Amino acid sequence: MHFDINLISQSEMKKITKETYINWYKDMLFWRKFEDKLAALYIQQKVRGFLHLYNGQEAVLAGALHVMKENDKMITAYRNHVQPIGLGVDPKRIMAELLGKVTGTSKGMGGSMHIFSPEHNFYGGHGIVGGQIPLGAGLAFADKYFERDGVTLTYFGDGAARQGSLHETFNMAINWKLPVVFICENNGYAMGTSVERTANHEDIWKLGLGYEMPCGPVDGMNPVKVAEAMEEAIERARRGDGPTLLDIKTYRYRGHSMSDAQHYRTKEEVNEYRKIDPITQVLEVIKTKKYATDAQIKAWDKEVKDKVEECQKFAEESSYPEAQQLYDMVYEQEDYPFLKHR
Ligand SMILES: Cc1ncc(C[n+]2csc(CCOP(=O)(O)OP(=O)(O)O)c2C)c(N)n1
Ligand SMILES: [Mg+2]
Repeated sequence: MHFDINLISQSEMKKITKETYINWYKDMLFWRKFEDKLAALYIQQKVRGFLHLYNGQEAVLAGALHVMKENDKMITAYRNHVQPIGLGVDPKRIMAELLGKVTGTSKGMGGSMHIFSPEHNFYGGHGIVGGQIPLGAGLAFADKYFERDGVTLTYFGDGAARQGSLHETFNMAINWKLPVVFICENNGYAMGTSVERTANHEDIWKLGLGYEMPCGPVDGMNPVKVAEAMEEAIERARRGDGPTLLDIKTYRYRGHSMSDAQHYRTKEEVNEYRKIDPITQVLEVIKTKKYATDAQIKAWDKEVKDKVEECQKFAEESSYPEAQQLYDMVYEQEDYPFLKHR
């Protein structure tokens, strides 16, 4: 890391225990299978529009959740189905949202790219590349202004890191010491454009240097490494010492979205990353340290499969919204605050 990692002593860091590994395994496996199911439902045209999946990137979320505290918030881009599950949103409602059903998180009106649940501290779900970067700083500003506890984890991709608004946001956030962590989820590609094609150097973390913002690279295939870096950054923000930029190196196994011929990479490259798969890494620790028997692991796998099926059943059996709903929550609602002047 390229900042002082001794500010939190090892004894103060949140312990990573047997339970942590077990929870990581079950959670990450559920997120993976949940999204595999979404891919299958997309092919059946039950999920429409765009669908960007998170397969491979799970450790970036698992490590963060381990160290987040109650009032901490999260905001991200359109690869956003599993983060709210991690924050406590009922996955049945997320699957329903993707199927456009009235039981979804936004009554079926948001769809895949716009999962939102402020009551769970999840602020989207944003389709405009980089759009969430200033919004994340805004959430952090609000917490500081109203003297509320809470750190905002602002996720964005390597492609989004090339947006101009990132620089304006970094400048303000460090100048005002906002309680925000900037997390570049660097999966190597922006749609089909590799990181090395988009700048003179590949080290996205160096974008922090011009602002004297603490910054550094992190191994994003291992939740332990993510948790350590994240804890350091979150606690720095909580102390009032401002933002950190983490350049978390990760990988997505699936295409950018469901329609992607993937001519920009080879199968061999994908398979190299599968060898350091976060779920496999965690399972290896569980097995090596004998945290569970083979029978227990099998039972967890079954639990995950059943839970995914329950989500599918709920989503498929839910109704589509009534046509009238098109007029709700949009322009014609009487108490819509911005129309009061009419
Ligand atoms: C402002 C804007 N420009 C272009 C697009 C089209 N677009 C959608 S995703 C994407 C690539 C973003 O890549 P990255 O930030 O690395 O995120 P990843 O998809 O890898 O998670 C682009 C160019 C968009 N949605 N918004
Ligand atoms: Mg990317």
